[in-house]
Amino acid sequence: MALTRTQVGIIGSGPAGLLLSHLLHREGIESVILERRSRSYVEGRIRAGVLEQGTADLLREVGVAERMEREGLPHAGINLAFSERLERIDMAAHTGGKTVLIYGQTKVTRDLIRARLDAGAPLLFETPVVGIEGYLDAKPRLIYEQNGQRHELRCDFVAGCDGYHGIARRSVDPARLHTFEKTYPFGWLGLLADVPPAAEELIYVNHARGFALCSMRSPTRSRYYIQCDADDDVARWTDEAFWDELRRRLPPRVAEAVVTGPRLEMSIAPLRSFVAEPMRFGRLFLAGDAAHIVPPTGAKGLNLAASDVHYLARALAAHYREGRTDLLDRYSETALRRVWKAIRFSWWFTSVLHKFTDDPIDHRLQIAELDYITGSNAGRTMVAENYVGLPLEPFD
Ligand code: FAS
Ligand code: PHB
Repeated sequence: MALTRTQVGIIGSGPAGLLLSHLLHREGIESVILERRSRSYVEGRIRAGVLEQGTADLLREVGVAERMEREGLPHAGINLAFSERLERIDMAAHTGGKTVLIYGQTKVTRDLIRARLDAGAPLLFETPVVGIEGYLDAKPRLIYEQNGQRHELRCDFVAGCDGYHGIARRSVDPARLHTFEKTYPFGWLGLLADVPPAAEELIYVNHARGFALCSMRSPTRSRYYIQCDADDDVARWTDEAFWDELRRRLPPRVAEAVVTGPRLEMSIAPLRSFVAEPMRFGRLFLAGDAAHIVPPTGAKGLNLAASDVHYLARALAAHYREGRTDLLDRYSETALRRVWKAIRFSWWFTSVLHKFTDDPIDHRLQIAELDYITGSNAGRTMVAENYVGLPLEPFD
């Protein structure tokens, strides 16, 4: 039976939509999630791999961390490889003990879907939202399709958690929207394989041939990336070609430790920085990739989705519990302050690690920057405190 009424209509069952629905549920606020894709598609997407300290703590606080605690890998440091050097940034030492948790977004998504379904939440898959109406006159309606029929979901508020390509941002009058965009002239070719990682922690590589990243999902499953042309085609890459190019970019002793194996998945992700301001239009609120995109270099995308919905859930709870509108009014500016700092770090980290031109001075300038950063307590602290995640502002 089609759903026609709820308090908060959520578009999208990615990390933003799922976590928002769970946070609202804990406040006794009803929501409906409308997701255009199938459950298996959503649960099969391979994406981010790193949870900031704050994101992991939030999942713990709200009771969605049981498997994360069992399977997540706490990392106190990351490594930067450049000019035949391998420099470890001891993030815990520079942030009073903060770490990141290696735990794939795929698992976060599955854990949140399980939690929502166990709570009996109306989480509707294969129900694309095709229209958003009335959000400027306090009578929002979501027009969605289910089994070929169109339905209308009336709600008090709409949360556009539908990602970069979603309908929410595109429904806003362009005259009300200010967008900022930087597209990078390269992509990331990623490979997932059931082989043990080449190193215990992540290694970010600046190499004359291009960027590389050694990451992982578990002690037996590795995730590697190499910078590729923006218009490259994954069909052009054999597993062997990937492994050869990866090892050419790694420090020799890391390259020797690489265990190769057949891909489970190989794909190319584009890199862009994008922000849409503001993140609120009457009763429509944007959260996550619907409002901003960061290059994955800083591992911020998933974590920004979590901080956005942390603020949005608190604002909605204050409205329903106390009739307050002040936090709703402050949501956009508060979320955007953290977004822009993550956009800055992700842009900086991308700019210092990737090959942009063949001009030798560009590479020498990058090496000088990395040499300075790793030779300076302030530089190491800057990398550490941004990578583990900047603190959330008080919002109450
Ligand atoms: P999502 O895009 O995850 O979810 C939006 C959901 O809305 C989707 O399920 C979509 O199907 C649904 N939707 C869209 N339009 C709809 C409509 N009209 N009706 C109903 N539903 C609709 N981040 C990192 O930190 N590290 C990484 O390595 C990394 N790699 C990435 C690789 C790729 C290929 C992509 C695309 C992103 C990557 N990201 C990475 C960023 C990613 O993790 C996002 O930041 C994260 O998924 C954001 O979550 P959401 O905002 O929930 O958006
Ligand atoms: C990943 O493991 O997918 C990953 C890790 C760190 C990043 C981006 C992606 O910066």
